Amino acid sequence: MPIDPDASIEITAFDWVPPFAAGLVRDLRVRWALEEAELGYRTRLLDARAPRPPEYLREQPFDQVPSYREGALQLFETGAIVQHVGEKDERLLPRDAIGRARAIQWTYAALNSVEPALQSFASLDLFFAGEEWARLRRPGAEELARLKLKRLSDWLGDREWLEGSFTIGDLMMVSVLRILRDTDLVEQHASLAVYQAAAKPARHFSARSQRSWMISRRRAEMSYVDGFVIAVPTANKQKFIDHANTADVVFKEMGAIRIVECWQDDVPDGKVTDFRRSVQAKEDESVCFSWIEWPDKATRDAAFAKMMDPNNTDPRMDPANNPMPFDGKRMIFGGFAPVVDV
Ligand SMILES: N[C@@H](CCC(=O)N[C@@H](CS)C(=O)NCC(=O)O)C(=O)O
Repeated sequence: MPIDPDASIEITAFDWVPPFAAGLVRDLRVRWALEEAELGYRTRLLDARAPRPPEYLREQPFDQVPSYREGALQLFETGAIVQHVGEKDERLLPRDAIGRARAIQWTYAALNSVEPALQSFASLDLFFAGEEWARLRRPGAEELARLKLKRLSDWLGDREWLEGSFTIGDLMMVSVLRILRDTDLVEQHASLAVYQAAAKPARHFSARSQRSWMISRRRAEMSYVDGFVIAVPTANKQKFIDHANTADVVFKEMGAIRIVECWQDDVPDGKVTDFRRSVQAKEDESVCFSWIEWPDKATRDAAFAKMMDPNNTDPRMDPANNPMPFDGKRMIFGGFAPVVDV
């Protein structure tokens, strides 16, 4: 289920996270639940490196992601959000009273009994590596993490899932186990390794949707890139920046993850081909090299279809309102599927 910019469900996420956090940001849990329930959603991406707007505290009192919006309903806390999504699909949250209560219980267990121990341990290496106090704390933190894993492994035994079938409890527990992905502690328990692996096919993981996943090792499998080379009159540099600042917001709203517009700096003439020739750049023009990164091709195709829609009256994309400060006929562009992403 690709991100749908018109979906009624909206979640917040970060537009970028450092590699160590990629694949661990908590909006992933919500995306996974939405994917399982086959519900479309749109994302509102926040800048992780800048303070959130003060009004964000009214939707997420702790200034974190994700938050969830659906009509008049505003939710925060992944446990509450995932449970809410579960209510919409009995494949995630059984309808019978006992099954339902047990699934909810496991969601709490993941967040309350397991996650704090795993997070405390993982944080030592992620955030405080090299600090003396962290070195001293590490053995105790590891012991507690190992104990939690053992208890969980003992419960699972030969079971496929925590209860009879996959539920929000498993979804949350597997998400929490991922916190230890840079260690082999989980894999040391055969039952946990099997459990984690079994959740993979079930997850239909918002593989095509989350920025943090894209930054992760799975990134090359799922993202999609549009590349552009443009000849811009050198005198129009500021106009080009202003135009891009207006238009690129629209791409972001339609699901683009990253848009980079680059002005020529070291662009040599080639013997056979070069950037300037590719767009027939004139003496008084500079070459710009830009790309848009999408979570997947479907999101990109949907965005382009919307852009081309004659009924789309967005003034930011209207040439009369926001004229292109370059000759669009000489621009070259194309869509590319990543094959390597290191
Ligand atoms: N208990 C919250 C935790 C949310 C949380 O820790 N979010 C992190 C990203 S994984 C965050 O926004 N960190 C940025 C910050 O705290 O400033 C939940 O489960 O929703």
